[in-house]
Amino acid sequence: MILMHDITRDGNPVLRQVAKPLTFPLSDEYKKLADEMMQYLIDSQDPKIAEKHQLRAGVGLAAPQVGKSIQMAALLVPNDKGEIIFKEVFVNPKILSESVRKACLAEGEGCLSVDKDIEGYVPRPDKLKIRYYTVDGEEKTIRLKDYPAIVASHEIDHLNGHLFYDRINKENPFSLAEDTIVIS
Ligand code: SB7
Ligand code: NI
Repeated sequence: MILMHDITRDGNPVLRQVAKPLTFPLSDEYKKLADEMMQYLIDSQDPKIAEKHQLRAGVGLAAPQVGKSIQMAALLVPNDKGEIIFKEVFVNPKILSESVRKACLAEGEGCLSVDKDIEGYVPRPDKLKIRYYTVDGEEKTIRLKDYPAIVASHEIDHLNGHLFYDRINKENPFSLAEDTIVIS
């Protein structure tokens, strides 16, 4: 089971590295890692289990956050009713195209690897077209928008060595481009 003490924290160089692509078939070790990363998200979103193991809730988890510099990230995105609207493990994800229009979360973002709260809007593309491989090696091309797109962008950023606060405007953390939508 992945626990909070397994999560790499800001300052660990692995979070700033470009993660390496994987080849298929995945090793048993990497398949197990994918399962464990998804299980962390499931457990972290269950209030009882999260409380018991002191897990911080997460909607995504990228392999560098558990110390592995590989192109793998798990996403488990609920809607405001708590229903899961997107569940997947991305292997070797690539952004094929993105909207010019940006979106950001009204409450800003946090990260399991960043212990302090950092305020400010985190503008990201509102729409993404992504190609990735599943754990079983199936190639998929999908389009995401709004919240699931924001989560996917946050996770793909991790695979490229970026953290959410890199995208916050340093002069004015709450400044927004004309057409950026704020999601609440
Ligand atoms: C807010 C939070 C996340 C993604 C997008 C907006 C995920 C937080 C958990 N993680 O640190 C995953 O990398
Ligand atoms: Ni993160």
